[in-house]
Amino acid sequence: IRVEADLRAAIRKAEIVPYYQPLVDLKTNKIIGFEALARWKTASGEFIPPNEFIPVAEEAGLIVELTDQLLRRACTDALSWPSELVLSFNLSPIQLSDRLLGLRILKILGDVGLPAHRVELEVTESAIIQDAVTARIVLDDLVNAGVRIALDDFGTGYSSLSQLSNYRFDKIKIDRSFVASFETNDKQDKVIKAIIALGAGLGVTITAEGIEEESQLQRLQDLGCDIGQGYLLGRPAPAEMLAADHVSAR
Ligand code: G
Ligand code: G
Ligand code: MN
Ligand code: NA
Repeated sequence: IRVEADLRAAIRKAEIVPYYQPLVDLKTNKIIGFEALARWKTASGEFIPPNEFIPVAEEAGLIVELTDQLLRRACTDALSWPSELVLSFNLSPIQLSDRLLGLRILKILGDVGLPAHRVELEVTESAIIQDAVTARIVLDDLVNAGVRIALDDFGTGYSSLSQLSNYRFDKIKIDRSFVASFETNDKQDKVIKAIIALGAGLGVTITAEGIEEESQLQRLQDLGCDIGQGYLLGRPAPAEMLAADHVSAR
């Protein structure tokens, strides 16, 4: 069990760093960017996953500091990538109830010198429902500056469809639970097909997450899914590992 003190020390020592997982254009097979995924590597070499430390950071009031550090690091890394590649960064529900979040993020982009259009922020449906008024203020600040917004884990929340008509998302990320079961479940296949059609109708880019099998990739390509992500296309890797091969995908 991690205590606040461990986390505080980890932040001070910058032991929590972004890993990067490729986002691949399923029509061209080219990498179009990377999703930053936080990883805490302790001094003993143990990895603690974000699902464990993000909630602790939120409760301990350390999430602002941690996010600022991670985003600054990720933006700095992204500056060394080819300029067409985007950085996708996750925000948790609690963060969207902080009305200064948008301005703080824009300040970091400005400090680092990463253009806003190269940044995409992933938010979930529950994040928006929790405090809709504040979430809109934050998202508007960001969108007006040119940052793009992706609706993450789509299909697992409560009111996906109403969120889609309330906000203009640039991207929808189909939760990996759909991709995991769609070959063996004909209804899931139809659901994915319908989400792709919805995206086409709304002019929203569709990403499928959790692609692990060649057959899943093939089916998503046949259905016309725009972007893919998953272990088959690339696992999350530290910044140093990308340098050599991030220009061409597979
Ligand atoms: O990388 P992994 O699949 O273990 O991520 C687990 C969860 O942690 C995912 O929901 C992901 O969105 C979230 N997550 C990963 N990195 C960050 C981060 O930097 N900030 C926030 N708020 N959530 C993150
Ligand atoms: O909630 P969010 O979509 O941000 O979470 C992303 C999580 O999914 C990360 O923890 C990442 O490590 C994980 N992930 C990425 N690709 C795959 C995959 O192909 N299979 C599985 N099981 N997890 C994946
Ligand atoms: Mn995500
Ligand atoms: Na997701």
